[in-house]
Amino acid sequence: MNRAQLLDEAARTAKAVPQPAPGTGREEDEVLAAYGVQRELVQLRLDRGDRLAGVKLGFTSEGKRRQMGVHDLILGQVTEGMAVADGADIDISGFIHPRVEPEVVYLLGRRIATVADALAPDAVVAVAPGIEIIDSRYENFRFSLADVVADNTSAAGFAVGPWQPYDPGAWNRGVVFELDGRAVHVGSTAAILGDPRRAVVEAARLAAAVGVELEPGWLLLAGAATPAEPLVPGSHVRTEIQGLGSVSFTAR
Ligand code: OOG
Repeated sequence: MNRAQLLDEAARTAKAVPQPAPGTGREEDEVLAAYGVQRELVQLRLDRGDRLAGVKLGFTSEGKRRQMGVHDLILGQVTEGMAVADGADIDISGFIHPRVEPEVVYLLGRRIATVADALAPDAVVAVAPGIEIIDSRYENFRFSLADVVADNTSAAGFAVGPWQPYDPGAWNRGVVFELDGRAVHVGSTAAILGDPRRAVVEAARLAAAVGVELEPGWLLLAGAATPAEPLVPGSHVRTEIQGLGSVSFTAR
């Protein structure tokens, strides 16, 4: 089995694989090769009938970079099969060691291939509060930057709340992340790359590495504004973003 097949099997059987031995090349080269693995890995899902729903950025906030010991932004791909309905009860037995984190989700209004496209007024047309489920396919959630890129940036699930019109001026909104009705993290959307609008530019840049152009109607999960928390059966998870409303689900 190649690396993509190994990671795909780990996700399908909910059994973690050991972190690969460190590569010997330059980190940039390893990461670029890892985007090739990610492309193959996602293609295996698409071959089973899943469809791309958009992309996600990882490590856009200092809190997340510190939590995971990495130093650069990464891009992953999300599929329709990963979607969790707002308010749903979800079975988490198919995950390995899932974690949850609050997200800002953008709805893209145009095809975005270049930085100029990313800055166009209709690049983002709506915004919503979100929750991402991440589930590293590596043992103990331990990985290098290249490892996590190959593993589609731990992408495993996502929930999106009600859409609101996008207001580029409102980039500093409070984020409250709750578990079982208790606020476990509070943050600001401004923690995401300083200004979350930069997320669109970064996503367009990194998407080239997996050979995709961002499509109108796709989601962009802009990255967690706070560290992630373990998701266990019985957890009720909720993200509220000031002025945007909330999204939640319960794990079984
Ligand atoms: C990688 C995914 C990180 C984020 O928002 O920073 C991520 C991981 O921590 O396993 O999605």
